[in-house]
Amino acid sequence: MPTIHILNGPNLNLLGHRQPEIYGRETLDDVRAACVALGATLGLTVDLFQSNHEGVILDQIHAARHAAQGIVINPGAYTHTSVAILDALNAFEGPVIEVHISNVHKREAFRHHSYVSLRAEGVIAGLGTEGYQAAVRRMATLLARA
Ligand code: CA2
Repeated sequence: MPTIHILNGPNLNLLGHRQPEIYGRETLDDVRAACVALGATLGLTVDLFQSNHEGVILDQIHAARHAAQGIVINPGAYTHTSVAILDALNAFEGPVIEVHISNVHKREAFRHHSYVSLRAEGVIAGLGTEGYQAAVRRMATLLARA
């Protein structure tokens, strides 16, 4: 079975515990359970990771080069700042889908630019945590084509 890694950046460990008006009430464990179950119906193995540290996220992207066929990534605030994450994703050969829980385009101007979008096959924003499941579905389509 193809494997996809869902990578999450800083502060996303707080999902479901703080600011539910922006990020909803589901926790990252809820997201993991929903995506693993959905992946099983689509013939995909799904692993989910989160780190508050840029270097650890770089290591997770490097590890995915040998362990995963696709990456779904919500880089959190690093979306808007990290050329290093873009560079690491450029060294990954499979499809990349960028997810944002909130509609970043409805928020502050500094959230409107994403370095990661230069690499992503698709970008999902504003669907809440359902966006992760939309990304898993799209990844199944992309990997079936590969
Ligand atoms: O909408 C998204 O998914 C973001 O990637 C979330 C980032 C933000 O910096 C991006 O501009 C958009 C922030 C993640 C913070 O996550 C929290 C979750 C719950 C409570 C507090 C923070």
